[in-house]
Amino acid sequence: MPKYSNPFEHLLNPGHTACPGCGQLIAARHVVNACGKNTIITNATGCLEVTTSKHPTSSWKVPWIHSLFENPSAVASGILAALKQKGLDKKVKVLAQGGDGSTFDIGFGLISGMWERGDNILYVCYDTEVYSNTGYQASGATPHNSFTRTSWPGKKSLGNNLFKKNMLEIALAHGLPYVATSTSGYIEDIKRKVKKAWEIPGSKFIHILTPCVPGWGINDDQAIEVGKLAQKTGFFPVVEFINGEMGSSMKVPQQTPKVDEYLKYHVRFKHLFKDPRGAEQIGILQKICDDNIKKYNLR
Ligand SMILES: Cc1ncc(C[n+]2csc(CCOP(=O)(O)OP(=O)(O)O)c2C)c(N)n1
Repeated sequence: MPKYSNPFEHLLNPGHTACPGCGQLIAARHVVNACGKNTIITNATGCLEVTTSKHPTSSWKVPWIHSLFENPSAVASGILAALKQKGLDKKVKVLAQGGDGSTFDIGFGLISGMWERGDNILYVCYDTEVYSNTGYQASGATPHNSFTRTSWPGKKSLGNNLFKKNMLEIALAHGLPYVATSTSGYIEDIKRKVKKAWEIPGSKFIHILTPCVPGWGINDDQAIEVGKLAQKTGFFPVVEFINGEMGSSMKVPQQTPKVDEYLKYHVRFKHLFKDPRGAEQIGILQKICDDNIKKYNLR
């Protein structure tokens, strides 16, 4: 008989309304578990918020607050200030979290302020590379050439004609003592990084690539596999920086899969294999992978 753990032992319970196989919910459950019971969460508006807090229920077994799309970082700073006043800031952790739309775009000003102040808060971005909750519009995290509802392939472009912002480098430029990336494909890596982050005082940032089943057009049993392939191709580097120095990096396999092996999983990149201009564009995406492998020494 296989052994099953009790799903209600987690700090993010089942019964939420996320899509089956959602990469974001898989990651979020392990993030909060790794933080532990003495955690207060502030959550941006987005799929993670909407699906876990349908009134009058909540899937969270820790104190959890949603205020606005743009302000989980500012609310977290306020909570930390209150904990300090009460002498509880060494006992209670403050976790702020949001999707890529909130993190890369709409909430970024307030995140930058929190990082500038160095508040002892862990900020986690669950990156679905689109505004999932409102129907897959492009965000600053959307990859080049991806179809989204605001970047349809057509005569002038093959999907998003902009490039994904490098949030890892932006966080590092703020001088954060702990910055790391991971994907839903690597649960143990996520847990280790969350625990590591809490060993280090100051502002910490973990950026997790979390496949979105309907937004990416993948099957509902593929979030883990696709999360792994994003790393293995070099498309999404999985690395860790401690005090600005590289702490660890997940190497790509010796026989590194080409980017098209990754792209073929997604309906959002399907047009690249049909359009005669696609091969050249796939070449641009391959170069992004190759540059990542070189830059972060992933071989
Ligand atoms: C200031 C503001 N702008 C826009 C919205 C509408 N809105 C709600 S959820 C959402 C998408 C969230 O996208 P993201 O942050 O990437 O999280 P995801 O749903 O992908 O997890 C948007 C645009 C809002 N609630 N507030």
